[in-house]
Amino acid sequence: MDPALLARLRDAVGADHVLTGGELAAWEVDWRRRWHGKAAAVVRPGTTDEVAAVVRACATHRVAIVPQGGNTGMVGGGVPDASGTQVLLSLQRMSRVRALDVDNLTLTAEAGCVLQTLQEAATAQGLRLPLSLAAEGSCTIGGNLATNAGGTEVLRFGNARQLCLGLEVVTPQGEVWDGLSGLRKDNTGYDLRDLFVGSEGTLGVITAATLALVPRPAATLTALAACADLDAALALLRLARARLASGLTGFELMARHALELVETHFPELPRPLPPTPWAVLLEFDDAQGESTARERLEALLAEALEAGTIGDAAVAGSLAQADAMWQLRESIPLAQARDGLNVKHDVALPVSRIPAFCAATEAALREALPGARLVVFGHLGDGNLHFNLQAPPGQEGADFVAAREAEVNRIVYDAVLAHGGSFSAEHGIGALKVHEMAARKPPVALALMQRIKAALDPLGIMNPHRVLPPAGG
Ligand code: FAD
Ligand code: 2HG
Ligand code: ZN
Repeated sequence: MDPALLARLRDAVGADHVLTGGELAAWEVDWRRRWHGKAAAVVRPGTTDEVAAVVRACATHRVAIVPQGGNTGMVGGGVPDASGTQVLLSLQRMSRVRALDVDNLTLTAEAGCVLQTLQEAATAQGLRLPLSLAAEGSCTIGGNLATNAGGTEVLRFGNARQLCLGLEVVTPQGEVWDGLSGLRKDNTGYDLRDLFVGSEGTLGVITAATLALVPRPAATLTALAACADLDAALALLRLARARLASGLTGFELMARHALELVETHFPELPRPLPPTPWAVLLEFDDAQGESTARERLEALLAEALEAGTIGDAAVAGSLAQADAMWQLRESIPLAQARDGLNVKHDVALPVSRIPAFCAATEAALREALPGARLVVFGHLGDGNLHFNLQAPPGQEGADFVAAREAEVNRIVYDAVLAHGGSFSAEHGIGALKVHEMAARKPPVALALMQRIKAALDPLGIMNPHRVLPPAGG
């Protein structure tokens, strides 16, 4: 790195927070261990002004910046490329809760706050931050907003975008935009906030956010149900919506083979239901209290059993049992990681088309890749499936991905588009899906995005080659 830039970075954040040697793998390798980059330096600012100074220094020297929060992203957008020229900007030291306004139902926090810390801050005031994902113990709110994360409560509360009322952003020129309003209504021109949410570090650095909170329910109950097929799972969803209304906050789907993978890698976890082709995990919030909630949930499941929609069901009788049910669901990505590198698909579909999509895609994949293991699960309630593939038994995951990923993607994404879906639901584009953007995003949409990028970041220093293919390329 240019010594003049190094000196400016040290000046901006303190020499202790500019790392150039030693073990940087925690920042340079992604969670899946799929991307192995090399940073010119890891820079760890502690304040918004320090972030701005770092960005100005990098802009002067035309050096690219890769923002990073908890490094739990699934699409390789938060680690540097292999050139050794990019500055990795870690937000992890920016971890202060700035304000919690109980009457306004808002929380203002710095980008590096770990999601779980913010959930706990809301809980301590009798409120809830309704954004929930298995990585919540290490992902940051800045990363959640930069990827417009989804998770397990989207069917009721929306994704991170819906919870974001305001942002503070450092622009690619190193200016600070203070948009931290806690307003539910503000129609003063273009919505800058919505431009930065989901931009994956390509338009600026999110340094703080104001988030919407909701009251805590009097009771939350969890249940597992067994379905013979996906039509039955959809019938259960219809019934749950009708009987539980807005109390239905989670409706997660797990195929038998996904749970078998969990059993292989986490044999110690309890199995509340016998094996079933599809298991559904329901979460129900009720304002009335535990006993009414239990009655309503049990009545729903009895009705579904009676109608033959489900074959079996279990309602968690304690917090520990509810946690055990969630652990099964949340261990699927971890079991996949333990099993070896795999091909991931994070796709959105109209809920009504999911059975047809799954039948067609599974048949095409089984024909093209005999022996490959499908791992299907996801957020059925909002139409988001993880339609993943593990290498056939005995084949190295990395070899499988290198040899077959392009073919698998073509089959899956062709089917997704044919069924009215999207090739990215909640994980974003990052490095993984840039070529899908080039190939599959409508040209006008792509051109508009490229013009926005060029207008906001004319030097192209913010997370280059992520999200968008080069204009005209
Ligand atoms: P990082 O991985 O550090 O970064 C992600 C992207 O955001 C990168 O492009 C990075 O450059 C950019 N970025 C990060 N911080 C900033 C910032 N402050 N300003 C600008 N850009 C920034 N995701 C879901 O949506 N739903 C799930 O259910 C879900 N479950 C998961 C389960 C597991 C076990 C794991 C490991 C991941 C899961 N994820 C899920 C993916 C991941 O946790 C989310 O994408 C999360 O929002 C990323 O946050 P992070 O702080 O780790 O971001
Ligand atoms: C989940 O829903 C995450 O558990 C991860 O979005 C999905 O590992 C995956 O493919
Ligand atoms: Zn998910």
